[in-house]
Amino acid sequence: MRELLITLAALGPSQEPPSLATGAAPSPPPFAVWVDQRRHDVVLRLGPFPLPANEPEAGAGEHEGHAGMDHSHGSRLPAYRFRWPVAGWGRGFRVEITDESGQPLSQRLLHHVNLNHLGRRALAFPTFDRVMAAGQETRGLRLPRTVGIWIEKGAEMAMTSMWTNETGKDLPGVVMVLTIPYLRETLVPRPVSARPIVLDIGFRPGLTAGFDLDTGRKEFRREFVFQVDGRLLALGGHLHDYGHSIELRDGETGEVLVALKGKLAPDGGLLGVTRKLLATRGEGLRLRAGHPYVVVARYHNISGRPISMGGMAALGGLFVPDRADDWPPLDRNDPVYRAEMEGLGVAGWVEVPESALGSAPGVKR
Ligand SMILES: [Cu+2]
Repeated sequence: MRELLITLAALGPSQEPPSLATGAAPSPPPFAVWVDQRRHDVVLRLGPFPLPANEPEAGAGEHEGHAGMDHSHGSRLPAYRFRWPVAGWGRGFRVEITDESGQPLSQRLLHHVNLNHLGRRALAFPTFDRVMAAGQETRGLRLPRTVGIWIEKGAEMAMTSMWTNETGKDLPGVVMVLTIPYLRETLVPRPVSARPIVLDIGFRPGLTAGFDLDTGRKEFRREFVFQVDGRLLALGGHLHDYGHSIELRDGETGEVLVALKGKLAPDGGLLGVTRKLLATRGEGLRLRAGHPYVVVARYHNISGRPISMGGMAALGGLFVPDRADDWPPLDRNDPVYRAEMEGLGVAGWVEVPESALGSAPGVKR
């Protein structure tokens, strides 16, 4: 069956117009959204766009990895705002990065891509809901068929991405295809409706969540109190180079509830972070509303020099509230939400217009 390019509802006139960067800026890379109705996939396609090689940093060593890169050193693409094309439960994602002819390129070009639901609230902070985040260490994720993240048709979504080219040569045309398989609205029995939660130690509204890494061993922590009872089904972590571990602890007893490890190369470079499935047996890990929980991350910077904004530490998980109605409502006037929206749009906004029906440009499957 042919892929169907979904007509995207144009956003109402009450939204602010796209504020693309300064006059001489090139037009933003093309972006398309469609539904593959045979496979039950929502497909987002970004590009092609040129990605010049990173400029060598003054005074930087030859082997400059992710940790040497403050989150502002990558090239940030604009935020694409679009309407979600189909109702269903998202059940994971996969990211493919290719050149214009479909040849695979390094996954490391993509520093991160985030998909946000702007119309509902995150649990830990009064900001929008980050539905999906992929980075250099996360190529994809697939949930079991019994669990999904609900996204309604027409949901106001924003996709942001940041890129970094350490290959030493300019790339003329980079394409990212982000595929989100979904479970149909009519599926019986219904999957368990989970919500993503992000517990970010460095969270600052509208700013990078990075923090400075001094030399040697350092511990970072942040306390979280939730407003909803529920259970955690799975937990993953995000760290940077030299990040050894990230844990969720009970804030009262100090008990370690979940411990994830950074997989590090001998030079301290981050290869990945372990994940934990908590609900393979039983109902998962219970979290109680009003109870303190603490996220603790340990770094050991062996580079011999402090690294400005070199650290990051966040847990990302799937959470099932006992009562969905208890979820804190979104307040678009909350200063945190407003700052976060400003942060999303630092490289400008692209309002994805109503698209013509047809097959996606240049995509063959
Ligand atoms: Cu990071």
